[in-house]
Amino acid sequence: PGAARREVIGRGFFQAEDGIRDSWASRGLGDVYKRQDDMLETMYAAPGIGLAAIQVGVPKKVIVIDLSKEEKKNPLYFVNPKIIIRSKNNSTYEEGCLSVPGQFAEVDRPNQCHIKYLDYNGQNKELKAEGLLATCIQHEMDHLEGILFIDYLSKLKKNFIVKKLSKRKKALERIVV
Ligand code: K1U
Ligand code: ZN
Repeated sequence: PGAARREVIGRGFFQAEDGIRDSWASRGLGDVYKRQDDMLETMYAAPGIGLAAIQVGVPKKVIVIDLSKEEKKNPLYFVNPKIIIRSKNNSTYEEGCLSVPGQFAEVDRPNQCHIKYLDYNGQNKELKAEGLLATCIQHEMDHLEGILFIDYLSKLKKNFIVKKLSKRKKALERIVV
């Protein structure tokens, strides 16, 4: 309730609505709940399995993730996440990105990461993540630093994707309704 969808930059458009929550408010951070709710709603609508605040134009260190496949949702919220330890072993996943629509590529990343963060309610938490969750956390944290998964690809592959997207953008601009 009260959650609103926002625009994922470079993708779709979702209407924002107002809503009020009051817990972070006691620390003068009342908008944090609203931001987290909006981000989750936006991620589900996309659909995606993760979203970083910067993807909806908010330069804050907030990410949301939900890897659950069934009806039962399992939202994870990370505020000010910090990686303490990365494993030496890597794993490879085919990654996509809501900011690089329709493009997928295999990316190698540390298979495990141990992070510190504040949860939905602003409590200090630690998490040892592995597999897809570790990949997703690292993908979202990269967004906070301005890094996209295509930055890990060869120049050739990256240029191919960038050119494809810019052609599609030009084609869309030519459509007059
Ligand atoms: O950060 C983002 O842009 C979201 C991205 C997260 C991600 C996907 C794959 C590996 C690492 C990080 C996405 O969610 S892309 C869409 C996607 O993967 C998906 C969407 C619906 C169902 C299942 C997957
Ligand atoms: Zn992404």
